[in-house]
Amino acid sequence: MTLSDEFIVQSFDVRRALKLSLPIVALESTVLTHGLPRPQNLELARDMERVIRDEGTTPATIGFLDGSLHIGMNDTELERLSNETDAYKVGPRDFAAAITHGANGGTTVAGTMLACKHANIKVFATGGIGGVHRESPFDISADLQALASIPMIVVCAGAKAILDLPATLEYLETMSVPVVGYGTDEFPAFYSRESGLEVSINLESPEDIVSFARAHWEAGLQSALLVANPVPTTEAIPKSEMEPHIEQANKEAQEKKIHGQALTPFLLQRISELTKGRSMRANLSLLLNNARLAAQIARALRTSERHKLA
Ligand code: PSU
Ligand code: MN
Repeated sequence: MTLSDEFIVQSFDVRRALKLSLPIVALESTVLTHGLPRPQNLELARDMERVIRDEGTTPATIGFLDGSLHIGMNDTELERLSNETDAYKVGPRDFAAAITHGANGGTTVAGTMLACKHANIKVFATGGIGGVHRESPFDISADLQALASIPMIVVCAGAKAILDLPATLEYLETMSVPVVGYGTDEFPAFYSRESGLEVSINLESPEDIVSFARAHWEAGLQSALLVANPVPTTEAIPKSEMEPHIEQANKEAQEKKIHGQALTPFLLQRISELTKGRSMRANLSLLLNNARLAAQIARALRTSERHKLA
């Protein structure tokens, strides 16, 4: 089954890139609607697209406008979504609701991956994936399920440190999702470069990541590769400094009985307050860093596909 054209709108640039087999990098939009405050969200959306274009690739910001799934947005559309105050947070289970209600919404990592499956886009940059929550172990992000079942390359800065990282990595192992450290043996923890936890393999270049991905899929697996790219050193916050803020935010969320879809946005906002904006600066920096690496991977993937055809 596939979504009918009635509900999918591809931007001019994306349509062209798909037709000519040019490299494309997908971007999620929950980070715009729920992850960052205004006006930083729109600035970030534009900056990420610029970084991807500067690398000679085509950005495709994905999200819902008026109940249609947009694959690639023009500037007016980016602005609309970034300024929408009632946007849905759209994971895979919410696609039908967004369509039925004619809603505007930001797609999560899992939602964006589902869109990429429809559009045949193989590379995606985000900040941090969702995972297993600390205080409520049954709150497991649909991001993990999507990583287990949609074959593509997802670049992130690790999982958000607000999560139970060991449990999240165990789940990824169970679901056969390789966790690739980009130039590191350690799984980065979003705001921090260190977590004390190991990745499954350390690779040093976009070309090596592409060769690894090919081997993974040729082995018959349908899962994604999760590439973990540590936050740049200049903006990184040591784990020991972050931990008390994270515990504090988690405690407040429990006291206020915040759960489900609202939990991640609450924690991110509260941690930004507790770190006096420092965590948000780290967030912006790692997002741009991931967009750049994803673009380089998309280019390397295109080159390797060309060689295979020749
Ligand atoms: N990283 C951020 N801000 C965010 C998110 C990630 O810095 O807002 C979003 C991503 O879209 C991710 C989602 O897919 O949070 C996870 O939400 P949940 O835990 O409810 O699945
Ligand atoms: Mn959740």
